[in-house]
Amino acid sequence: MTDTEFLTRMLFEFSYWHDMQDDAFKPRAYQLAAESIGALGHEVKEAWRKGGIKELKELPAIGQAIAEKIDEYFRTGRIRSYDALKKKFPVDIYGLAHVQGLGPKHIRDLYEQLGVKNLKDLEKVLRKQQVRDLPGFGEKSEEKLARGILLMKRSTGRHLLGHILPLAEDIVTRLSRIPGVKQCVYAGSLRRRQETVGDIDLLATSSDPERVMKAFVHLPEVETVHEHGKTRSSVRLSMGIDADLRVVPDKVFGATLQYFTGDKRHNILLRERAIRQGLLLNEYGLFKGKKLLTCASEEAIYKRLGLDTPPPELRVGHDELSAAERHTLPDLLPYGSVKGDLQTQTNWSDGTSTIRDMAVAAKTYGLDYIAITDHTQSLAFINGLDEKRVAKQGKEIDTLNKQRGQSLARILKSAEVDIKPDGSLDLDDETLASLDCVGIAIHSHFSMTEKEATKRIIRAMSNPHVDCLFHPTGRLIGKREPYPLDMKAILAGAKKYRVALEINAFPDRTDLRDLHVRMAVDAGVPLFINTDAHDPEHFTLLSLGEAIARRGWATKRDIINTKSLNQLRAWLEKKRPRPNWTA
Ligand code: DGT
Ligand code: CA
Ligand code: CA
Ligand code: ZN
Repeated sequence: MTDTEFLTRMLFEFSYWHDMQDDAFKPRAYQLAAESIGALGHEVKEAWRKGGIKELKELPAIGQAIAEKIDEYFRTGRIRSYDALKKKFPVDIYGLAHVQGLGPKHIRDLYEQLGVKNLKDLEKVLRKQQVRDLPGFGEKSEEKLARGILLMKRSTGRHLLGHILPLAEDIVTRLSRIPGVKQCVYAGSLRRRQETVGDIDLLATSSDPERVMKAFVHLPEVETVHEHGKTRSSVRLSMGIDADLRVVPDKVFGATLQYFTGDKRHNILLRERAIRQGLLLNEYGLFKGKKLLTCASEEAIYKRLGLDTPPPELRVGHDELSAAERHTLPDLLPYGSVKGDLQTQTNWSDGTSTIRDMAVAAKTYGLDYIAITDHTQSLAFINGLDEKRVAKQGKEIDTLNKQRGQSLARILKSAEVDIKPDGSLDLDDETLASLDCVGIAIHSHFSMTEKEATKRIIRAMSNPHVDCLFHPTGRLIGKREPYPLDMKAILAGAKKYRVALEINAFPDRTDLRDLHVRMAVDAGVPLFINTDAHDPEHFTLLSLGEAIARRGWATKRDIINTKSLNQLRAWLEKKRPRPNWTA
């Protein structure tokens, strides 16, 4: 177990433990902390090294008590209060919590009544049908738990947003066409545009629910039907992901959508707020006693609770509700705001297509400009460009731009310049100066220490020709860990040298991730949103990048390539002249 794994697990178990004790506040605090630590990874230890408890408390969602635990762990390798918890309650809370439908109190009761300590024990008592006799359980919950275990074992885990979103949109389109259907949408983590999703949560309203259900379980993608009900069904799709569909009466749609959009912690905070106002909030609406106050729209519900409506991307149960109360939610970047893609590859290196085809495709997708950023010579195996070929490519771009056709996006001369291990760049300064825009990225020697990696990147950013750091942390979700970086130092470097950081929209990269975007926005560091297109089809990915920006509270001002081509040029020329500009 890595430090990060241990700490996340520890915090998660404390969260459940406090929930078992009916503590109102601590469960959420510990859960947020667990998530924050999971996202920050090695940055946690780095913060601790720099300034112990004091620095730890600077991290998102880490307060005094939790900082003390983390400090103790890094100092001594253990946490006494956690050891005590494990002694008092020797249960694999974390493992059991992954069974759908098994909450903290259930875990407590199963241990206290039947001695269930782990998944194996749970399967045993389920087989012996001992669970149904416990207070608060029954035959139904026994079935549900058995199915939960089955699901968990069969599940292939989480899926990339970029892979599932098009499928979900397609299913929604098809279900919307069924006669009687009035509204049909996806909710859950998909609607919040979380980087990975567990399942597809669909909601619909219809005058003929049974017809929708029937169509749903017979979709060609359906592999197994878990449940086929009158208003609720659940299936497994051939892509290996589950989809649920609920049909609700038209008039409660808003309340149901709010509930199933989540996330869970956001909902809990909202419900607590309702309770403080003497109201009750559930998936059917907002009530005063038995009287329904409102349920028609999300906006009406939030408004009745004294709040602006947080866009789904912000609903994570952190500080979005306090901003909603103070009317200080950000004016989030609207989808479709990005006017040009500043990272695209062509068949000059590892892309599939010509410069011209990329420019045509970009125009069809509604973009005004693109930068051609083929790889450079260190990447010899994919024919990376040396200085000579960069010059040659520039001539071709000039010719294409002079055609001034309506069917081509304007083309900027650029490159994805490789950062060498010592932080120098693999094109000479004269060539860099000839480019309209310069992107840099790491492609090799990933196993550096945090100190080395940070130094390497800051040195590269300090080159006065550099405009943007591409895919800053180098992660590939599920394939490669991000390289360790001191993100605060990187942000300070970016600010000092006026280098933008990239939000890379490619589904397995999404790098920077949402948390880092928010750090960049807070620090006033400029951002690009790029697709990293290696094929004309990849331009469709831009909206995924916009989603990450939104989850990081970014506004249009924070994203440089929402500017018009002329404004972009002006922004670039504030740093240095662009003598070869023809776009
Ligand atoms: P996922 O599927 O793991 O990517 O994440 P979600 O957020 O889509 O979670 P899911 O599918 O389990 O549930 C969809 C939404 O339903 C969730 O975001 C909030 C709501 N929800 C589910 N269970 C609960 C609950 O126990 N309490 C509250 N307040 N809301 C819940
Ligand atoms: Ca879900
Ligand atoms: Ca679900
Ligand atoms: Zn490439």
